Amino acid sequence: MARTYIKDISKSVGSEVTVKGWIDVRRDQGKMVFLDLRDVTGKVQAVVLPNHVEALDVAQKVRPEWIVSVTAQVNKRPERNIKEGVINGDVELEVLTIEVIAEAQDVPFELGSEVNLDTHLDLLPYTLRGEKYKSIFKVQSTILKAFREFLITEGFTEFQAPKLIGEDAEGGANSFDLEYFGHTAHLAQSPQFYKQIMVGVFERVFTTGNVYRAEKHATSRHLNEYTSLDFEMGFIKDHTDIIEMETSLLRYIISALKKECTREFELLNATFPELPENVPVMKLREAQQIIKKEFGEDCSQEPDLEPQHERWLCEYAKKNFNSDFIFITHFPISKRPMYTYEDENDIGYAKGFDLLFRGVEITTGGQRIHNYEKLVKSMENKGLNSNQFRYYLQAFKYGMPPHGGLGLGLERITSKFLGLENIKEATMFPRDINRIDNLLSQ
Ligand code: AMO
Repeated sequence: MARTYIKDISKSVGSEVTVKGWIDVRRDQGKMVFLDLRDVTGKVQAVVLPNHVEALDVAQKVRPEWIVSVTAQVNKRPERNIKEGVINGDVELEVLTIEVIAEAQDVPFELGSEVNLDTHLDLLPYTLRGEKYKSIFKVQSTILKAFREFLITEGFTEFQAPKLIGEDAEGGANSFDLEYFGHTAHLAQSPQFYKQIMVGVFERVFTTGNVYRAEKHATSRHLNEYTSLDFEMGFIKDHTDIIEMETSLLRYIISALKKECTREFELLNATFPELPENVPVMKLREAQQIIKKEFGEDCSQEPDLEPQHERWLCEYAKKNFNSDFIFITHFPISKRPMYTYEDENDIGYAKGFDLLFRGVEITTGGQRIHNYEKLVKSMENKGLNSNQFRYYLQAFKYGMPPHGGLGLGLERITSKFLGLENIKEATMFPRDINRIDNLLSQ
């Protein structure tokens, strides 16, 4: 008999179905056995009655995570046993036969048990199966899908950026270096150079993929490998075009989540964010004045925002603009990468921005230098040898329009959408200073 997915069985009340999946829980009650069966679409309770002797014999052997194929009669539950608001809460399977497809060893604890983060990470191939993590990664996959859909509709072309590179766009001490046939290569910290080069080909491009940061600190917002969602677009007036595009993109993502992930948000106790018509946008210097006035700390001499400042600014945006998002623009050029475009009307400051969401920076973006000579100069001003970047520089040598774009951290945005405490909960296989799957010290 063809397989029926668990979400569809209520359509078959009164007839027989074959369900394939995992044993979630087994409960023995007198001569009967109750099995909670799970497949990708949901769960259902199945009962094995004493008159089905062969099935009962198998049912008494199965354990959590064994994989079975069950043929069963779909019955409506008696009125008093109906579980309101639960998928399949009004139906039950009366098992006719059970075939064991694969056995499993004893599980360390019941799936979905509350365990600490390290235990969860140690046992990821098992714990990821629980409803909480399945919901988190369903939401993440919907964010990614919506990112793609929106940008394709806006005329962007997707491309794959290399991860092995010669010179790193973001520079600094955060690059992982590796031996490459007698030379030193790096793991990409971002697809920055390649997305800019591709503007010369397709005008509007996007790419999603893993990037690598050799950050030594262990925080609740940093990973050593994360998924960067990047886009880059040509013929812009300035960084405000990028801010507008991101705002529309976020609106699209939120509406996709409302359409496709309401159940997951409910299960995770998460609330959809507020993205008002006019998301607040302010220069770093204005933001620092607000921090001083509203929160009493003078950080006006700092070139960047500390995590506490980001939290305060989000609190301010929520209170005054009913927005969970706030754009901060015009960071000092001296603290931004060499490709950053300086504002002609505000010398020393960048036509770029960070987007803060629920207390954390989720995006950096802005306009880039598109003039070859200016870019070479900017590299020299930063003490870089432009000859090392000659490959990338060809894009500018041979003509580039004014352009800009952004990078958005998928795990950060997922964890903030869902109110998760640690970014690692929103990362399927997190790499940190202590762990690549297994703890490095073991
Ligand atoms: P930036 O380095 O600010 O900018 O990174 C962009 C976004 O990536 C996420 N992010 C991280 N997420 C998890 N762990 C980390 N260690 C980590 N580091 C960064 C954040 C951040 O806002 N090339 C530029 C982007 C651009 O201008 O287009 C860049 O990479 O969400």
